[in-house]
Amino acid sequence: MSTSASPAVRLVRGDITDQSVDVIVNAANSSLLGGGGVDGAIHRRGGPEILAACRELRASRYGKGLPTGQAVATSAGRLDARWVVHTVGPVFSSAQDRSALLASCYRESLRLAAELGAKTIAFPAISTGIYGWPMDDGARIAVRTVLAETVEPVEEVRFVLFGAHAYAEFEEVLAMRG
Ligand code: AR6
Repeated sequence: MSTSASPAVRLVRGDITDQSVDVIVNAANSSLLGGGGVDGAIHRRGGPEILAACRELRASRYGKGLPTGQAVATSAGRLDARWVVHTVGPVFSSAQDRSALLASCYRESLRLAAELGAKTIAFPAISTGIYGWPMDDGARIAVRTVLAETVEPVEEVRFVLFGAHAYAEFEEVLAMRG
């Protein structure tokens, strides 16, 4: 068993594509071929290199797309990062508990970042936009999962929250857990 601590968690209000970190996490969809929200912003700002890398993944390891809850890395194009880690959050359902899949996005992305040797990683609030996850619960799952992981050499996990509401929810959860 490892004795090292969980990474430091920081909250930032802003646009994830403005961050300077080793890994930027993309709230992607299974096709890996782009979309709206964070995904759209990452491809717009990062340029065509990221999409080309995603197309290669679809032509090789992920012919059927990236399954929900999993993560895969590509280059980061023009973003100020070394890698983009694409993960697919679950669509929120009030009829079915998909929390484990959302937790898996954070865990698998962190593990992949650690494997790559990343020290800093920026996450958006996965699934809380187009995929409809309530922000309070999304924040709880995000913070709890990250604090439970030991992921050397990752030293800092930064949650980049778009609006005041998202920031406040993450702040509340972090204060309770910290
Ligand atoms: N920086 C930081 N946070 C952002 C940004 C940004 N540039 N843009 C949006 N957010 P979403 P999802 C917030 O919809 O719910 C795409 O089409 C947003 O306010 O990006 O996982 C994909 O291709 C929300 O709180 O991701 C998929 O089809 C959070 O980031 C689908 O959307 C996540 O919103 C994924 O939906």
